[in-house]
Amino acid sequence: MVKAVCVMIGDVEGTCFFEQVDGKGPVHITGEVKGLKPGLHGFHVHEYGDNTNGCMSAGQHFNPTNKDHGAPNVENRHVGDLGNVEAGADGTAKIDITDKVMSLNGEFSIIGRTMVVHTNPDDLGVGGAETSKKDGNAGGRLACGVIGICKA
Ligand SMILES: [Cu+2]
Ligand SMILES: [Zn+2]
Repeated sequence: MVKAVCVMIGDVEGTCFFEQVDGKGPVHITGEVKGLKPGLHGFHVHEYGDNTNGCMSAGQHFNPTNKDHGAPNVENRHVGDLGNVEAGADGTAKIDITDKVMSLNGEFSIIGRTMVVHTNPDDLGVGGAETSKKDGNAGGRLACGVIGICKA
């Protein structure tokens, strides 16, 4: 079992926990983000664990396979693509995602990279905007944090 955690700070706040039972198995992500506008917000792992210039220095979506941006359940997606989290009327988004592409070890490991929650919905690559295939046109970066190993 490998476990990791991420505390996201910025204009909103959130925490998420990552668990991978088997080295090659799915990663289960749980947690919540508070203070959001109700609705969908893009949610991705970005390439660098560099927050020296806030969320902007985290780079683009983690994309070691050189694919287009896409929905988490399609083949042509970035490893870092997790789609959206959805905030309710109280501004809280509960996170409960199981992902079979990213990992907590090996070449697709997200450890040491940055989790970002965005201002706008991720269009999952199909919105037809200029940036849809690059980042889902999800707009600004509301909060972010570096994903770190925690006690298993
Ligand atoms: Cu993002
Ligand atoms: Zn992406």
